[in-house]
Amino acid sequence: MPVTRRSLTSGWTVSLSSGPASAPELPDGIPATVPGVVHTDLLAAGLIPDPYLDENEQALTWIGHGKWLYRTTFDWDHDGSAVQELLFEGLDTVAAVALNGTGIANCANQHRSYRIPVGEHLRTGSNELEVVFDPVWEYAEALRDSQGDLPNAYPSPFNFVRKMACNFGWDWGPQLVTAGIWKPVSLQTWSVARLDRVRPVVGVDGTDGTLEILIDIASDASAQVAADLTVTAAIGEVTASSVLAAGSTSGSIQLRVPDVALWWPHDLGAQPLYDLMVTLTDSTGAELDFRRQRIGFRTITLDTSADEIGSAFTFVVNGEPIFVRGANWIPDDCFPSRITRDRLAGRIDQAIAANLHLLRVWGGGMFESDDFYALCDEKGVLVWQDFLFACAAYPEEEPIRREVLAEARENVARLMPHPSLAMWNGCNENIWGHEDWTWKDRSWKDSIGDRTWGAGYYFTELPAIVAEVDPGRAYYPGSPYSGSRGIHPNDDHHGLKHIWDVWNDVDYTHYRDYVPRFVAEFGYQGPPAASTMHRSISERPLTPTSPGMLAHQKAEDGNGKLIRGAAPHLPFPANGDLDIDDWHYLMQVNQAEAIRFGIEHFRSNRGTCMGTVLWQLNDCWPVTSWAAVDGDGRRKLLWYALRDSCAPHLLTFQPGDGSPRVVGVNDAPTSWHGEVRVQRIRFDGTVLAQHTGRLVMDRLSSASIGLPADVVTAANPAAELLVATTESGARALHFFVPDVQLELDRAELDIDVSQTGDTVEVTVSSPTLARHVALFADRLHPDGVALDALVTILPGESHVFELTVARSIGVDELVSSKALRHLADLAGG
Ligand code: BMA
Repeated sequence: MPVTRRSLTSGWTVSLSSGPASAPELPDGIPATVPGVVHTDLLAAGLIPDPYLDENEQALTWIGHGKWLYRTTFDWDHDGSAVQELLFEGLDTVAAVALNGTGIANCANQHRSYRIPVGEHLRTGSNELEVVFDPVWEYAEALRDSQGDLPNAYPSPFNFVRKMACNFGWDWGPQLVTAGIWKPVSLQTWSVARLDRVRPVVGVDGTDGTLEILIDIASDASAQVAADLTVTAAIGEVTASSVLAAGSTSGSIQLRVPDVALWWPHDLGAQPLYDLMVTLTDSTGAELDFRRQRIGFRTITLDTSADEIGSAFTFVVNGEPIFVRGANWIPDDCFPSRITRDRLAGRIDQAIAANLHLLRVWGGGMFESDDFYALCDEKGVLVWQDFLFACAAYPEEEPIRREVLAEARENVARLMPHPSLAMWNGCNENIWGHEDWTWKDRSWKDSIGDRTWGAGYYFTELPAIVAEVDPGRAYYPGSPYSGSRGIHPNDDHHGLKHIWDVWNDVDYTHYRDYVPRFVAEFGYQGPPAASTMHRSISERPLTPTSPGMLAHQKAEDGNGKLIRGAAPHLPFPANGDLDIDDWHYLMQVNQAEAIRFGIEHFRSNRGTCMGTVLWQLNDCWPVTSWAAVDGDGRRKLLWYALRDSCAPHLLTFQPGDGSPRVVGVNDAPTSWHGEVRVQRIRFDGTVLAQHTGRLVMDRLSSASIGLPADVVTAANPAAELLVATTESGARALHFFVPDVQLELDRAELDIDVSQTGDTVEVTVSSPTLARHVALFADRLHPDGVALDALVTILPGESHVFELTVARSIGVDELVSSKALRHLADLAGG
């Protein structure tokens, strides 16, 4: 009989069995949602305040120190099946499972599933299922104390337990240590055999797609499976079978699909997906199990070969070396069950609309849901998946070791069918940490000394698991890493680079000190959208240093770095009084401009540098952070700068030998050529000098032109700029001095509003240069969205901002609400 899968996600309750002294009195049997965690259950029952608001986070730490009991009952009747199993797809984290009072499993790994045979414990009629979660803090601390501490960028013991690291707090995330049945649970019954792993190894041979489908089955150990079983694989009309001889549990099937359409990232082609159907049948031909996977035909390799510079890091898709424009992805919510498919789709669409085509699933988070990877397949977004290690030394001793290996094997098999999956990466910053942080300093009490720190995982075990379970997929030991243990892991000339001195220590113009081969992390902070900020922090009047604001700023000296980073670029009010609105505008503008500056520099070095992956696309709660999209899903000004600087056709001014050149970058699959007009103009519009050149770029290439001295030499650097424009409408601006020194005219903007229903057009014109004109649609309505939000308007020009706002808007309100503003509002005042 075929496998039956019965969901057991209903009827659950949760109770606090024991907790720290700070825990409040709670009723027993609080209704629990599965999948879910304690926090969301307590919130739904009205027993705790929203942890994302104000300083509530600090008042809720007791939850992570509690022992929690989940319980449900279900009816069961024997259906004649030979095998009955409970499948927990995910338990967070230190869990003891009991069925009808008998302990059936002890678990301590959030990142894997647990399949538990339960035949002997099931009863006809009512059954009681219990899961007790021990406090994960205490579990990890006990292991840390018995094995000895290891270096960790954070004080929490996340490196001693297999649980999402950022759940213990990060420099953008709250410390909300969860517990619960965070993924579905089901009762599965079957006889004879079922499909276990189905792993399609995809290739392209000429115009044919090739598939080797590796199949593992689980068979009923108690029964003698005397007869042969058959597995059949089909894609459309193309089908093949393999007979598994009695007793055998694995086999493979080859398929060759003629004239396949290739899968591409969204900006380079289409995303054709093929349904692969795999059926397991018994010797009579009766179906035992069935699996459908959506696959895509493409090749993705990583070119890390040595060259005259050092060693490359280039993704090659269907034979085409590409410049990657991507962003780092963190868990979109501290409580993963709230991350619905729709929410993921919206977030991935925001990445696509920002002209990104790669997401790096960062190692301090989680292996994302099946929906995440399926959406990336459908929408044409490459996925770089980290194994789950970040910013710490990890023990390679038991019990962590077996958990690491089990979770890696399981998740590699789960994710490998996805065409979007481009590479596996061993860890985040741990190889760098070992080299450059204090780990090797024996004078330090927690130095690693002779102990293990994770190298065995990154250099030996994980690559072996990828080679065996997902043959053919690229593996790299870490980010950053240089490709060789003899070379500094964050070397500019080799492999991957993280740039963090910009933001932490030096001005953003120092991005130009680096021409790395591939920038896997670089980022700059800014506050969330104003409506997100005011929704989540209730103090009034709010100031940049209100206690609530500081509770929603987790970076070390974050606010100090924001001010010090902006001061060389942007004007602060002369009286020094930076109110929350001015601060918000300036910090969002500076974040946007810092990243625009960095990306334009990296892209203009196309060829040497072959990728930028911004830190970070998203947030998990409302917070001041490096994200382009805030914790409520609202786009910050950075998002717009990201979209513009990642456009397939980029025009930018970059320093040449002493004077600016115009660089064109063509990341589109067709050639781009045409005239470029470059003018030096005064802020009142007077054209002072002019030059016309020609840019000729093949597909996926870049080119530059030099400029005559009279064009690039300003008479008054504070009141002139260079403007380059192509026939196709691409434009670049160059200022001779930082914005703070510009002699901006404080003349008011000329604003006109026309509205049809929710669609508003705001036409802004200015007789003189209007710098950093920002339109914050959420200040008009929390759901307001603007198509453009950050532009510089040239003298005599106008810009039409299109927005969607669900109420009628007047010109005065645009200004009084601070929804529309520009730099001269602050300059010199
Ligand atoms: C890198 C990341 C994260 C961190 C970010 C900002 O180290 O890997 O750990 O959030 O920098 O500091």
